[in-house]
Order: sequence, then structure tokens, then C-alpha cells
Amino acid sequence: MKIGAFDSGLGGLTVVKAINEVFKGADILYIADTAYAPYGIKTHEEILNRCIELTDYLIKTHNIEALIVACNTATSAAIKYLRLNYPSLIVIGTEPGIKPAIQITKTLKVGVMATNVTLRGEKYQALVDELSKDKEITLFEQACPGLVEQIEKGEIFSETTKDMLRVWLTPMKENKVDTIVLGCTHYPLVQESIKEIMCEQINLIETGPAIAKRLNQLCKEKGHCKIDPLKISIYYTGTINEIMIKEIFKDSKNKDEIKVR
Ligand code: DGN
Repeated sequence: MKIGAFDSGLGGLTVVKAINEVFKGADILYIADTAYAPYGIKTHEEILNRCIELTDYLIKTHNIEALIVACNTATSAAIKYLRLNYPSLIVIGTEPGIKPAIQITKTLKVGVMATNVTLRGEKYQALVDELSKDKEITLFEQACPGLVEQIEKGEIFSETTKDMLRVWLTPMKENKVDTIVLGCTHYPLVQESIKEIMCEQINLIETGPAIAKRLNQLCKEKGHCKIDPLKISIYYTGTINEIMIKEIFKDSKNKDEIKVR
């Protein structure tokens, strides 16, 4: 089975990694749309147009059967359109994991780190309205301008990146936030620094594992039980920093099967 995935950069590979772990082998074609990154500062229309172009490319050149929008920002701008206009594809988007966060918080204070586009999106607002009905939760929403760019540069552990994180996380720490939603697929790459800054036990919620589970379920429903031998191909439209790929897949058994094209 062929699975297509894309993001504005390499961050969406955190989702591919989770899929790789569940499937133990899949044929995944991933596009890092770095020529148009970051999506977080683009208009909905611009993001939607990129999503359509990338989806058409993946269908035409690789005949994909499932599409993973491995980007919260692109999901917020385009998921409705993609589901409606590509009915033969399994289409899965990425959304901030607020639901699991609300279930595990003990202090009832939850942080959400995401791009501005995601936080302002209709989908996110509807999710928050729906979930906050049952529990008195205080959300600390934090847009993180510039963080995606730092990560794409490979500045995962740099002091500049840590300083940026400190500014955003200090109010959460002072207010006893015990759970943070990583509402951007790039952010799991800086989770060690987030844990260090928050000091105490902090729950970090990323979306990759939930997407892998959902994909597994949908594939079974559609009768795609057999997955081809593993192959992950990474394409990019601008430039990339390959250090990030090594960092993301450093613990994966099959890291030699990952090809950058
Ligand atoms: N990884 C993307 C996301 O999940 O929103 C980053 C979007 C961007 O390019 N800023």
C-alpha cells in the first residue's frame, strides 16, 4: 500500500516515524514543502493551494491510496476540501491532541503550543468549545513564531531556541500547567528542552501515535491488511537539513531504508 504524506518541512516526519512503528513496514512517500515553508504565516488560500498541488503530485506520480496531512496548519486550512474532493483516498489530518490532554491533566491547566493559523482556525475553536463543556479547564494557548524555522535550521538544542521556549513556557510553569499539547508536528523535536524548562513532571501530547492508530484502523476497514515491505522516501521542494532526519529516526531499526531523494 502506498501512503503519501506532507508538511511544510521535515517536522511531519515525527508522524511518519509513529506510522513506521505501528506498521513495521510501509511504503511512505513524504514531501517536505520547504520551498513554501513556513505555512504558519501564509493565508488559508495559499496553504490550500499547496495542499492541492502536493496531493495531485502524490496521486499522479505515486498512485497513493492514503494521504496523511502531517501538519496541523495545513489540516486546519485544507482537510475539509481534501476529504470532499478526493473521496477515493483515505485522508487523515493532524489536530492538536486536546482531548487526551484534558483527560490526563490533574491541575486542570493545559498548555497548547501551535502556529497562529492553527490556533485561530475554525476547527481548533470548535474542538475547544466541544471539549471544555464537560470540565473546568484553563487553556494556555501559545503561538510560537519562529520555532519551526529554528527547528528546520537544525537548531534543535541551541541556546537561542531554548531562550525562545523559556519565554513561552514560563507563564505556563508559573500557572502550574501539568500537560502541554504539541500542536505542531515540528515541536516533538524540542521536547527535551520543554521538559528541562518545565522541570517537574510534564505530560507532552503529540499526535503521531494517534494518527498511526487511526490509519491502521481505516486500512483494515478498507481491506488493506497487507502492507508492502518498508520504504520511506523523502522528497523536498526547497532545501533541507539532513541532520533532522537522523535525529527523528535515530532509534528506528530500519533507518537505513530511509532514502532522501
Ligand atoms: N509542522 C507544521 C504544523 O504542524 O503546523 C508547521 C507549520 C508551519 O510551517 N509553520
